[in-house]
Amino acid sequence: MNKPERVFVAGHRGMVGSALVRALRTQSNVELVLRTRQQLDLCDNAQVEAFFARSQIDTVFIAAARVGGIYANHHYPAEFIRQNLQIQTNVIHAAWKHPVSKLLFLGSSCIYPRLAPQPISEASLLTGPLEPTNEPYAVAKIAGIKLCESYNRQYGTDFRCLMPTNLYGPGDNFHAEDSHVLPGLIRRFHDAVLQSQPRVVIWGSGDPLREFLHVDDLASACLHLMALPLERIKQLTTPQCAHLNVGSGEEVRIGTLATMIAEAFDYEGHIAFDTSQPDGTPRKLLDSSKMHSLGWRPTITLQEGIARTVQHYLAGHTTAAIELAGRGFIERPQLRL
Ligand code: GFB
Repeated sequence: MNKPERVFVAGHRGMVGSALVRALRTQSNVELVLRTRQQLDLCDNAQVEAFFARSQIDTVFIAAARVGGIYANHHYPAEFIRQNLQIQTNVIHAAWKHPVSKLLFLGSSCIYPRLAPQPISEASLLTGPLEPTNEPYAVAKIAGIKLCESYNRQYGTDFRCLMPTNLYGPGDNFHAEDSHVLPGLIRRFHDAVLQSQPRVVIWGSGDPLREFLHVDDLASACLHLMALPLERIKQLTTPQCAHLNVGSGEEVRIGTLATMIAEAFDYEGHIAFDTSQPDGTPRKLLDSSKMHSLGWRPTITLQEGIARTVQHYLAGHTTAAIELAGRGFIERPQLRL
């Protein structure tokens, strides 16, 4: 048997990193190299450098990032730009210095201009002003792409870049304020059911459109892209536009998403909209045709993905789950979606 491929998943305890680990564990001849934040602080250049110097890594997935929803981006802009710049700069540079064969950098659909033509093609990058609610985070992610492109051009590295649309799934952050909309609303409707609240408040107008991709579909896209020969990817990219989009193609109004989640919890109260809260960008649907032409397709519909994520959330809330089971809620084979 060949020597196993030593794969470092940076950020393996996060939603994306843990999905990657699940997917990589199904592959043969892969040796996972995982470090917690306590073992390896990716913001610390010296620690990252020493780790790569002694670890003989073959492949890197950068799933580590400071992330959050519209509220967190607004309240912690300094951390969002600084920590993301640090993590990606330290890891990308060390991966070049202690040569790895391949690296995958993950960005975000917020790298594109706020009013980019839809669906958004990769070529829209840097063609207009960014959405102000997440500009510092977006600038860091754009810098990450440009770091990869620059090392590829100057040093001939094989650093690949994938830009996912809004992600969700098991391992997400369900914080009441800092989370993204989908986990945030799961928590809010769950709390409303438990506390018999007559109404649930949704931030903004409910009109923005978002495309959601289940994190297990993202993990399959990452592995698919990394398994392809570089020459195949180069047929679809250029040295100055090396990133590829990945989305589900399934777009939904935030108001409709709220209704879907309310139905998943059998919540029959009123859904109200707090228009004093920001909407963020009106629409961001990615053009994922390049990933499709490389042979990747998503498999998890939004309905199915919400049901799975709700189950995951309830599994982490045993008391609440027992209470809902008492009402016949979680014994059903599938949630009503
Ligand atoms: O998921 P979200 O925070 O991220 O918000 P973005 C999406 C939409 O849902 C916005 C609305 O229009 C929010 O106003 N919304 C309604 C809520 N209720 C809630 C709620 O309870 N929580 C949250 N979070 N939103 C993010 C960026 O933008 O997109 C990140 O901030 C990242 O940096 C991510 O790029 C992909 O889609 O607006």
